[in-house]
Amino acid sequence: MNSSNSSEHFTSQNKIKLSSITSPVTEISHLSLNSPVDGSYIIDEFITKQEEIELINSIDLREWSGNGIPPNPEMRRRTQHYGYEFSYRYRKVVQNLGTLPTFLDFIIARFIKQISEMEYPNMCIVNEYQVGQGIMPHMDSAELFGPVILSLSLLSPCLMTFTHTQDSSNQSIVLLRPRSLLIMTKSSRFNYKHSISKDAIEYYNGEEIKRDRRVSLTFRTIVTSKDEEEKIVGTDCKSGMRCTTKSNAFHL
Ligand SMILES: O=C(O)CCC(=O)C(=O)O
Repeated sequence: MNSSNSSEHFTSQNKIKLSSITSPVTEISHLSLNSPVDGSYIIDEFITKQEEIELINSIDLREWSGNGIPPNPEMRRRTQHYGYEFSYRYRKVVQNLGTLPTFLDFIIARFIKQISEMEYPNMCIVNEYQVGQGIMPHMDSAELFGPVILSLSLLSPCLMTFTHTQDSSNQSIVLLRPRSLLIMTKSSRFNYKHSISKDAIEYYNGEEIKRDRRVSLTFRTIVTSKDEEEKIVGTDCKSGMRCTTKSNAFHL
């Protein structure tokens, strides 16, 4: 297993060109990187501490599902769904919820500014992890979601493990610090499962990573056919930056 780090530390000045991502998430590490996660990037301090506080305040004013509360009552981890509602039980998108809320606008504007070839995400799932909670190894459906998955970490750090779908011994560990943005595309998106353990304390290159409440915002773009669109899209929306359908969201 490899411990990777966010070596290509991108600052707000650099614009990331997704098509040119070939390097792994790497950094100064005393460990050699034999199985890098191609196609992934971490941007540390993607948002400021003040923005993090404001985001958490906005999120905590809204309703969570999970712990018996629909639409995913069976989940012990609490989630919020924007743009589209995702059913964890059926592993599919079940409902169009309309435009993304305005408190996410500045993040999406920053994606567009900093990442070229970036489609407007039309779905955001907020995950809350209390100490002792994690997420099982999974790959986001290639049929449902577009080629770029973005995950913004808030409040506390965690380690994310990437495990190759064809070779479970091929693993890489990535440190996700609060306020960092993880970009998964290409191989890291389609050839690896990603997971977060339930461990309250983990170690990363000798550094103790202590888990506390962590909230992540995962942005995706729904990809579906016209037929499927009709099944899940109840209402249409006006085009515009936060439009969740039509203009840039749906394509085969
Ligand atoms: O919490 C994260 O950073 C990842 C979330 C995730 O993998 C998911 O929602 O599918």
